Amino acid sequence: QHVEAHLYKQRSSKLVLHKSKPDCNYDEILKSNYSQPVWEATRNFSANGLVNGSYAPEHCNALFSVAIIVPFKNRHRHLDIFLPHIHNFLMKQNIHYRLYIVEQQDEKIFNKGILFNVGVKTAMGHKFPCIILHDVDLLPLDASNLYVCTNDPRHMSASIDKFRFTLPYEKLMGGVVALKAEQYVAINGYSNRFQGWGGEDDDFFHRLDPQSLNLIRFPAEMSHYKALIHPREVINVNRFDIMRDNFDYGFEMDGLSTLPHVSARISYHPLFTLVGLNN
Ligand code: NGS
Repeated sequence: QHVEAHLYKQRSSKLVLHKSKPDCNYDEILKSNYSQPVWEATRNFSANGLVNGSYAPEHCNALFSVAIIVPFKNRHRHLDIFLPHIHNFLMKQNIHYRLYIVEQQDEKIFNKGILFNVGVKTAMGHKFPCIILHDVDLLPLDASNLYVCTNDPRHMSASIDKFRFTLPYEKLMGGVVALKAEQYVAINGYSNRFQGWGGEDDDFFHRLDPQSLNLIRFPAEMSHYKALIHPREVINVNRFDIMRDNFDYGFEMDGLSTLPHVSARISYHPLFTLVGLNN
């Protein structure tokens, strides 16, 4: 399959390699046409092999190391469904991964960009070369949707049930995105200025072009997701102003490099590493 040519094979320098074991193989996963029902993950879930939300296959040496960053606030019912589903899904992919839940613990309006920036910084400290930015309300369905980076940034959640499995607009970059840690740094990460719903992902999309990065997607049959429903967040009425500002004044003015000081507390749980933000 042609998607193989796009894959960015890179392991973390922290991954322990076993000389007696072969490199993992990904052919079968990429060719699978299995779509995993959500109930199956919850029914068959076992946390064996997971430590602090981190996992690596036993029988082979993974060729990919991936940090999955999930921004979070007040969505505990979603987390209960997301955790068994995502681990059950990922443990079959022969990759080395670690799941980070980055929680906004204050009472202010949700600021996804700050949560992403803090999460990526934490994951880079753990030497992950590849980052997946992941909404907590999206569940991957296709076994072939390999959770790894490609050479170009990749929009992974291209075919969601709530949009009747079509892409609402070509520049949509919200939901689930994979990109190299170095690319995240090059585009200065996410804006810190968006609060509430809307626009922050579009601003993120606009950051690619000045760095000559193209967004790619895998075929729709590999990109199906189920969205969990929830009430809308507070809509950000300033979103178009912030987007225009950033576009006009440059993305170096607002992002990873200008992350406001936040106190981040790391704690460890079997199913995830928790980064708690409290200001
Ligand atoms: C656009 C928003 C994006 C959002 C997308 C899908 O209109 O932030 O809808 O939203 N852009 C602006 O508001 C400028 S969704 O239906 O998934 O909630 O991601």
